[in-house]
Amino acid sequence: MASLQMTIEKAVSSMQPSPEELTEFVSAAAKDLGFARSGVTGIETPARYPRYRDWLERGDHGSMGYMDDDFHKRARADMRELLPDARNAIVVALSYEKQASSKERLSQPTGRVAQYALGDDYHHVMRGMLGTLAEALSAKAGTTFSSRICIDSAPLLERELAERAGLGFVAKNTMLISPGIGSYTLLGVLLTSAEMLTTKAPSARDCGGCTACLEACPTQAFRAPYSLDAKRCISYLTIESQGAMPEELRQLVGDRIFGCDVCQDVCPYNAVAPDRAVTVPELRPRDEERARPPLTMLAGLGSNQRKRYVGGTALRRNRREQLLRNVAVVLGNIAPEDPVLETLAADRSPLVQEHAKWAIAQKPPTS
Ligand code: B12
Ligand code: SF4
Ligand code: SF4
Repeated sequence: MASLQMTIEKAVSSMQPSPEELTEFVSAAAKDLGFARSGVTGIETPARYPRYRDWLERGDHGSMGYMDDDFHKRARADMRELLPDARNAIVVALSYEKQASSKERLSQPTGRVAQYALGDDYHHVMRGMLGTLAEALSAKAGTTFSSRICIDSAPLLERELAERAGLGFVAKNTMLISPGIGSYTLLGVLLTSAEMLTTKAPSARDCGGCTACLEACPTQAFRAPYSLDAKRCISYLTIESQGAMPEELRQLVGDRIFGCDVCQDVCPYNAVAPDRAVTVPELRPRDEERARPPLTMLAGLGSNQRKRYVGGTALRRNRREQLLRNVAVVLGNIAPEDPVLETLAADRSPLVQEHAKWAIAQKPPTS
């Protein structure tokens, strides 16, 4: 009997795919689902973890206090804090289109929205795709692996894991660049208890002597290559920060009301990116106006209209007063005479009032 049992177990286990087969399967399944790149890495502590601790020490995370809490610090060092029986991290990159910004003069003042935020919210889109990938992996192996989907808000050093899994390299602007695609990608991780093979980097590329992004940053937010003071980054100022924008940075924000793409726009790896065509339709801009929304339209949205406008997109991360704060700053920079600023200066939010008054004060003195 015992030997029959052993024979059955052997037969079953011989039918189970090997770690190598599972790795190949995941790579093919990720591609079929629409991911532009994928790879597998182990759960060892990221080698540059100390750089993240230095970043916190310097206070470069600003008001993103969650980045500094004990759980975040532990989990970025040990992924088993997120999934106790994690063995591997499957890292994926979703590519999105980057359109050249229009140079035509528009008849009304418009703001600029970062490209990643023009379509459906990528957190939502990617969660569905990674859920399907997790199910397919378990089905392939004929067993249920434990897994955890981590996108953005989970405490992982996603870009370093992506580099380790062979998706590309961490560049001087701190972005993960995948040669052939560039950096207009969004990253996600599927932690899994499955035994797999780790994938190797396709090529050891880097920035070489280029420093274009460091020089082009409107707010000079880079302390040095690979080191960003988030407090100066327009993405932080317009999306993450809930409070007042430091006055000395307001003019530098220009016409950006949500996020910033400058340090990517100038990157030569984004100029030649033949594989960027691999995108999913959900990430395409919802409508033509999304990248350059009229500021008076944004300022005039009622509560339900605003919910409808931002609903299902990354823009919903902005609360009402953050969005109006950003609209006021941009109007101060490009159209300080716009009458809608008077309405914003009487808004119920003191934050909006203060920024609108600052914006009105940007009018050149009449001679
Ligand atoms: C907090 C955060 C921000 C902050 C801080 C950004 C930052 N650079 O730290 C703010 C709000 C400013 C921000 C802005 C943006 N973000 Co953001 N953000 C995050 C988040 C949640 C955590 C990043 C983090 O841990 N920062 C801490 C620092 C220390 O980590 P790091 O930047 O990865 O640093 C590493 C390198 O600097 C490297 N390093 C240090 N020294 C050296 C030296 C050498 C030689 C080398 C090679 C490397 C190296 O080691 C560090 C540790 O691994 C991640 C999601 C995640 N969970 O990872 C998204 C994420 C990084 N953001 C993303 C995006 C898209 C953006 C924006 C482009 C959005 C926009 N258009 O406005 C901008 C880009 C700004 C920029 N140049 O980084 C994507 C990036 C995708 C990609 N291809 O890289 C991510 C991965 C979200 C996602 N799921 O896709 N973001
Ligand atoms: S996103 Fe914009 S503000 Fe932030 S580092 Fe890049 S260029 Fe500078
Ligand atoms: S612009 Fe130059 S320095 Fe900056 S990320 Fe691209 S290649 Fe690297």
